[in-house]
Amino acid sequence: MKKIRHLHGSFFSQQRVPVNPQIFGTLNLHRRELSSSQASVPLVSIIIPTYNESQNIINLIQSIRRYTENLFSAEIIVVDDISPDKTGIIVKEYADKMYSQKICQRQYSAGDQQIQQVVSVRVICRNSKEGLVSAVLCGMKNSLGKYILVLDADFSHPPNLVVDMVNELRNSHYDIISGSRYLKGGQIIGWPFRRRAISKFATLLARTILRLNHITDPMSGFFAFKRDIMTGITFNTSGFKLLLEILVKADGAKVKEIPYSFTDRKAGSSKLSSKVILEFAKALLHLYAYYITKQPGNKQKKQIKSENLGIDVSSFVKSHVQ
Ligand SMILES: Nc1nc2c(ncn2[C@@H]2O[C@H](COP(=O)(O)OP(=O)(O)OP(=O)(O)O)[C@@H](O)[C@H]2O)c(=O)[nH]1
Ligand SMILES: [Mg+2]
Repeated sequence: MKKIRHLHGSFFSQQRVPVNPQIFGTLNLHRRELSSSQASVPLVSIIIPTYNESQNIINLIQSIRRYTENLFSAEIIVVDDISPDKTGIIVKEYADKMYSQKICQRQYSAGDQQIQQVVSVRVICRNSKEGLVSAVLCGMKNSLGKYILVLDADFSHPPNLVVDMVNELRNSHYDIISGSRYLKGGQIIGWPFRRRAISKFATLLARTILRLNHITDPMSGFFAFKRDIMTGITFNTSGFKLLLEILVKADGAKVKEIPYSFTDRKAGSSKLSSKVILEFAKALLHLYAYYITKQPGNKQKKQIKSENLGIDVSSFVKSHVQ
């Protein structure tokens, strides 16, 4: 029960939130523009969870801004859990500067059309360290984009692929575009043999148990998806890997993987702990139970389970999608 309250708290129900996250940055710009013109609703919400990423985060934001220049409007949402190294404050100051200097807006020409691009940055500061998955869910809850993209702050996920992933979503019938380290052309740079072996074994286990053989990297932290596919999904694991849960629960979603080179972090320190194996085992059990109840003949059981335990994403999707 504890883990469910944890996700409720950070994601959906304000009444149950033990902490009161503060949101800073250029959200108001989008909101204001939203009422006057649909054109500036961000196409993409880029969610970056952070904990002690002061050495990486501004470089990453600048890099994303460079790659997306003159392409589409986006909102970058950093969800920080009161990092002792002041990551949240650093992002807030950066966002304030962008807003006051109006550098979040650009005009560019495409043929004979003048296009307005807005790339806003905001930070959601939570009052305690609640974990990576709950941070991503919190970012999603507070996002506006038609597409949502998730990446780590430590440059393990190459920001130049952000544009490719968004273009795939825009121009294809796929609902989820996921970065894969294990697809031909992908790789892991900088991990010792032991970490590679554990990751490979965990991936094999998840693919086999959850019948995800068509996905080479179901535990990737680098993925983008159409907001619509979240409708009706109930999140109730302690949240080991969000993509894994989406793959199991987003019925009928079409997935495309693209290869990428995962690079171990160069700056900042790892948040990986020995708890990760336990979390993985719990998530696998939960998702396997879900998978089993989803099978034909088990419909009744599934309904009861999600009613009792559910955190329904559709409520916030409805309230945000125009
Ligand atoms: N908001 C928030 N972000 C977190 C938390 N834990 C990790 N993160 C962020 O989630 C992303 C992934 O965490 P990492 O520490 O890089 O984990 P990892 O990639 O498995 O391991 P390393 O790359 O070896 O550090 C990074 O951007 C972290 O800053 C958390 O409790 N809260
Ligand atoms: Mg990392």
